[in-house]
Amino acid sequence: MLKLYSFGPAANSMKPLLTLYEKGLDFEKNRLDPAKFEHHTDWFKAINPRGQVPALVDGDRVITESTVICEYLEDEYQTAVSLRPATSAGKAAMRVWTKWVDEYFCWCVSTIGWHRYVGNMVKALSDAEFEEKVAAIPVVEQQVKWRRAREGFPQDMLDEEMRKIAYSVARLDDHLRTHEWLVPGQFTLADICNFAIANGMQFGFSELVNKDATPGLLRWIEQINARPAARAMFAEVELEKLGPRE
Ligand SMILES: N[C@@H](CCC(=O)N[C@@H](CS)C(=O)NCC(=O)O)C(=O)O
Repeated sequence: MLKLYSFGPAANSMKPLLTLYEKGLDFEKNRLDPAKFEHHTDWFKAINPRGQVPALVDGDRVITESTVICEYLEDEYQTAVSLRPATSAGKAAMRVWTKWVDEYFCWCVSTIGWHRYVGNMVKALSDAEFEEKVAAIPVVEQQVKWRRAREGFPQDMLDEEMRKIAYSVARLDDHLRTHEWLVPGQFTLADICNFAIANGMQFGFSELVNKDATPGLLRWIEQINARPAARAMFAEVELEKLGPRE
């Protein structure tokens, strides 16, 4: 049986989770608790040496990188539900949106998320406890991020990330005012991967994502939340405890 290791239905973890639900695939749900640093334990680093979720185990294969996992599921498990366009042009359009969320949109939202939630979590640790946690983090860039979250991100960095977030939601809204889905005509991995980051911004960034400023984006967020797969996912998979969903 497929096994997914995740933090639950948010951010990068939500991409493969919602893909599995949309495709109707049965899988073992392994939810790691970031507050207990479970993703930095030796047993999990034996699965993903980067100590990050999500990770998919399919027999003797381990697939990492959230969007790659989604594409793998689409390739390996051809179910009645296809989440990728059939045409080369459609696939290209989908990948422009998934590349954009992976390389741009997710990063600015992530920094603000770390500032708001991870910072509070690590400030509660003693220096010795914190150093012990950092020593277990395999990726140097992630060690730097944990340290930054503890010290406090510089204000100019937070301002720049907020500027990028405002640009990102405007870009999505601009498209979604005139298109039902990101790739016209079909619900695809582009919608899943961008929704994974955008969902919840109507609460956490309500000054930017609301019915007056971004009606197209809000309609799309609500439409995906109303899909049976999303409803089942949110009902069945517990969310990580670091940040409020609404
Ligand atoms: N590029 C990776 C990024 C994975 C990633 O950043 N995962 C986050 C959760 S959304 C994580 O494990 N963070 C904990 C950490 O790095 O300490 C992907 O798309 O899967």
